Amino acid sequence: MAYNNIVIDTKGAVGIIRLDRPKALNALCAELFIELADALDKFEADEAIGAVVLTGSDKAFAAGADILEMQPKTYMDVYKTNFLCNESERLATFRKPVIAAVAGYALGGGCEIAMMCDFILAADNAQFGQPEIKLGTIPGLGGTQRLTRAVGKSKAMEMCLTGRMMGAEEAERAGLVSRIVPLADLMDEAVKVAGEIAKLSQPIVMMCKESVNKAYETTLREGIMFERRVFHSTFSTEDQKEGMSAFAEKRSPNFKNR
Ligand code: CO8
Repeated sequence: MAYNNIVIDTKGAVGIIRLDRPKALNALCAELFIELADALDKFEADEAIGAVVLTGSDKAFAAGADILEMQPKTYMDVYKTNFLCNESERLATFRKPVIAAVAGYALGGGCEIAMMCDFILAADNAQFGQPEIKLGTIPGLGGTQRLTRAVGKSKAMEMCLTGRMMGAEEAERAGLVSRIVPLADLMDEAVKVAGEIAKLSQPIVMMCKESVNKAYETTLREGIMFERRVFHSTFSTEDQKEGMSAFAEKRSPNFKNR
């Protein structure tokens, strides 16, 4: 598929997806979501890719869903087509790790797709927000749910009800982002972290991601049981044998993704 709204690249075992609609601050149109899903399919199928970085430009990760595309739509248009839902869900179901490298605006759907990633590295100029309320609508790609789980009810409620933006420092304090990086270093740092993850055992990394994600979906008791079963199952893999042998033998592990 030829892409009009994203650019993909690889650096070693890291897949990079750059949102690229500069004239609209990377507003997320339906075509962009189709392309994003296609790129994710490719990276998921590619055994040589161990982790993905999703990014935008220095000015905007993404300033939300495309308001001009949504503006003429009726309820029946969006309901019957499940507007933007199927393709955008692809990011949430992607099995390899995805790091959001966010600079500039991550608003509305932009904030929501950043939160679908496994963690967010923020440039010092990053701005997060759910401004849909100012457009007479509400977040529709998980913002009211994921933001509330990430930063707690009070801050999420304030942001969703007022549409105010949160800067990088506040986002880090609130637990929305894992770390802040100077803007000039953002991509190098994101690719470096993704590269470190990509050196590990891919199946074990996927199991670890599944297990952390389980914490969002279930009770503590069930989550702990899930983790325990997955922990035990890692002992059936060659990579667990290799990882522990390498430690005992004081050498670097050579994971085979088995
Ligand atoms: N959609 C379409 N175009 C946009 C968007 C957008 N979300 N954001 C910016 N643009 C366009 C502008 O129209 C402008 O185009 P043009 O040059 O042709 O006039 C260009 O990008 C540059 O924007 P500005 O001139 O406004 O740039 P500023 O630096 O002055 O302002 C802002 C930057 C503050 C980010 C401003 O552009 C803004 O407020 N944008 C809209 C932010 C917003 O409201 N986002 C939420 C959108 S709704 C949403 O995301 C819902 C997601 C859920 C979908 C659920 C489906 C199931």
